[in-house]
Amino acid sequence: MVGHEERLKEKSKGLKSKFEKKLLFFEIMEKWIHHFERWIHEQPKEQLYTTILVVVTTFLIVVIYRILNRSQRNTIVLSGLSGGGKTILFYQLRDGTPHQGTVTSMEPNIGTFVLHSELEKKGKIKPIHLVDVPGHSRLRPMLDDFLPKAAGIIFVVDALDFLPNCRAAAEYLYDILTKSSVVRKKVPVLILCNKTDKVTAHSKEFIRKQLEKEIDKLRTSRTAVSSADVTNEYTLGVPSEVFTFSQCHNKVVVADASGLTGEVSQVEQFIREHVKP
Ligand SMILES: Nc1nc2c(ncn2[C@@H]2O[C@H](COP(=O)(O)OP(=O)(O)OP(=O)(O)O)[C@@H](O)[C@H]2O)c(=O)[nH]1
Ligand SMILES: [Mg+2]
Repeated sequence: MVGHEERLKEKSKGLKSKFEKKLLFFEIMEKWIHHFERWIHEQPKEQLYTTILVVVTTFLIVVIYRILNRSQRNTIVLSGLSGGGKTILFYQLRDGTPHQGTVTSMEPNIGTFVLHSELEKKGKIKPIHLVDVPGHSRLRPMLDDFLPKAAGIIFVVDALDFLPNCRAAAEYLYDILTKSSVVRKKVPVLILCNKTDKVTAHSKEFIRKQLEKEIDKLRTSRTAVSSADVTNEYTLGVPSEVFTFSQCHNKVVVADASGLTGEVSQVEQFIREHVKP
């Protein structure tokens, strides 16, 4: 009983000090507001109006610039491991043919064009800016030059030779999904399961589930490492739950395609969803 009374006293003490702290805070705020009001009254009227005009104009310029910049973004980035079929997809989207016989790219392919399938369409169609970033690990840092401008990212996965490369693909995808340029701007990501012209290609559902599993494992190991490494700003998913792409802040969808045979309608749909015609 005595213990209970003491606890109540402690509690009321706590409340009192909290209330006093709030009161002090409001008093300080009031003083500052008062100082500010006095300072404003002391300023010459013209100077005050000029300052307000400059602040409002700057604010409007920033807002308009941001809106225009967002609506004009038309860069789509093709990424993924080497051999996934990015370059063939690039040509297929641009020319409607895969230009057989591509080799491992050492340079990004960059082009601004109207999708080949839209060439016949009447009216004005907005060209897309497509960037194919080589999958070679030494060339991947190039991605950072293009991601801040990206309206969408297409992560190409080899659905044929998927299992041996699952871990590496998940690592690369994890890196993309935790990049600040992707997280902050909520850049949509399309996981494109390519080479579905072959009957032995894995289904997009299978690939999605395997990637989620791998990322879930990676998340645990990377979080342990990143507590010492300050550069890793973002973590993926909900901490206590098994990872799924639906937990990402940005939209992550899965589709399939065959760059070789020209079955790219789902890719084009994704592009047009994020780069309005
Ligand atoms: N069966 C089949 N093979 C494909 C398809 N797309 C690409 N390939 C083959 O996969 C290989 C690699 O294609 P690329 O387009 O060069 O791959 P990449 O992703 O650009 O590779 P890097 O430039 O090294 O990053 C080539 O031999 C293509 O013929 C497809 O849709 N189906
Ligand atoms: Mg290539």
